[in-house]
Amino acid sequence: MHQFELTDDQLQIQEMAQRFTADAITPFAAEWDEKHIFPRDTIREAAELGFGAIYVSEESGGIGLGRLESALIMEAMAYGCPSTSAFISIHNMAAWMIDRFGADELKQKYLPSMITMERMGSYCLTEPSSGSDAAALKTRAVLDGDHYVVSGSKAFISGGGENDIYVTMVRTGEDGPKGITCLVIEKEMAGVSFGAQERKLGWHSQPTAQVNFDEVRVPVGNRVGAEGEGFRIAMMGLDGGRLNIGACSLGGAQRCLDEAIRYTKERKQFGTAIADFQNTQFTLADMETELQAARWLLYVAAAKVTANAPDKTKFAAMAKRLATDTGSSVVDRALQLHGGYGYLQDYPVERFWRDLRVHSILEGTNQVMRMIVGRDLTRQ
Ligand code: FAD
Ligand code: 2MC
Repeated sequence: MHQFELTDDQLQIQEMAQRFTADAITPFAAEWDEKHIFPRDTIREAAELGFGAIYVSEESGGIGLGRLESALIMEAMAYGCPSTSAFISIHNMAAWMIDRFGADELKQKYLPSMITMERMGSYCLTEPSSGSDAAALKTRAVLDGDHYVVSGSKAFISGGGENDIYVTMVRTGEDGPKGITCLVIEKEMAGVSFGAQERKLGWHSQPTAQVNFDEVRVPVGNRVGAEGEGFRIAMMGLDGGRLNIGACSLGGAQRCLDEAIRYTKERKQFGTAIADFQNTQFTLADMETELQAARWLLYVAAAKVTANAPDKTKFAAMAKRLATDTGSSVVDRALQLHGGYGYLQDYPVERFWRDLRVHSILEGTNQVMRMIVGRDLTRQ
């Protein structure tokens, strides 16, 4: 039995993240959503707890935890605000790529200010004409002396326009995945510009914008890993990112399940609490069962990514697919149990319904997740 329990250390980390969420996120999240406020100060407070560099090594100044601990933190923060939690996850992914694959000088240049989130990081893979087919990206980087000259555009970039650091996949060689390289590009470099802020269904507490590069001169020293390694680095970043996005869905869905239990016990119809109807109890039972199943698959997948297990990518894809689909389905049922009130902004469920919807799309659509799993199953 013991192997399926969280350790004391993990429980402590979870509790710390839950406390931070209750104090600093939950009371404010509805206002961030309604007024489209990007809570920069709260995000920096999260970084004071180490949450800006959860799996950046201790040697580099991070807190050097595993992916299960990261999932616990993301899940806890998403209980208050999935959008803010996911924003912090993307920063973690960018910081980890620099720590894991960057040269010492590059780490020293960027990691100290990323760990405190004084400088926040974006991850730039998607382009206007390449989303799921990420290896078809066109942003070009041409070597000119000790600089790359970068031209092209990245679409849908979380943190676009606000963040300082853009970990960007560019083409330095042939077509396809082997011609892709990863570069760190700064907001202040000449030739970097941004599109208008996207107007979104959810994720209102964080900015999203196109990032444009017009002959941006990037020092060769800003390359992460070797030329041609960028796609593999990007995909390895996403193995962890996908777990975190799944965890954000779990945390948001747990909040809505708790809200639904509270509401159905209070709301009376036909002379009795609606929690007494068998339909309500069966619905709540299914929500709990499906959420637990998705959570434990995600925890197993996280342990596999930490251990660098051979099947980690397949497990991360399965866990992301199941956690995000289940999360949205649980939130939808929570909304239904609130009746008309669930549709109103007076109750939190509609915000979670909107915020979780995009988790089935980004960091690889759930169709791409099935593609990863299906290919793996039929490879031999
Ligand atoms: P497409 O690839 O055009 O897909 C459209 C539809 O076709 C989908 O349903 C898809 O599943 C389906 N489809 C495509 N190919 C196949 C196939 N082979 N088999 C079956 N179905 C298929 N990207 C970043 O790089 N960095 C970010 O920070 C970032 N943040 C984002 C934030 C938001 C709010 C959003 C909405 C997106 C963000 N993205 C980011 C982009 C996101 O990763 C892409 O939207 C996603 O990967 C899908 O790409 P696409 O939108 O081009 O859709
Ligand atoms: N780890 C290590 N290497 C990997 C890997 C992983 N997880 N995934 C792929 N690779 C390697 C793979 O082994 C291969 O190398 P080699 O030929 O040496 O064996 C190489 O990368 C190319 O892989 P594929 O042949 O599988 O590449 P393909 O072009 O068929 O596409 C696919 C793979 C569809 C899985 C990938 O394009 C993908 O994940 N698409 C979705 C894009 C996506 O997730 N975007 C998210 C953007 S970020 C975001 O949304 C945010 C909110 C931040």
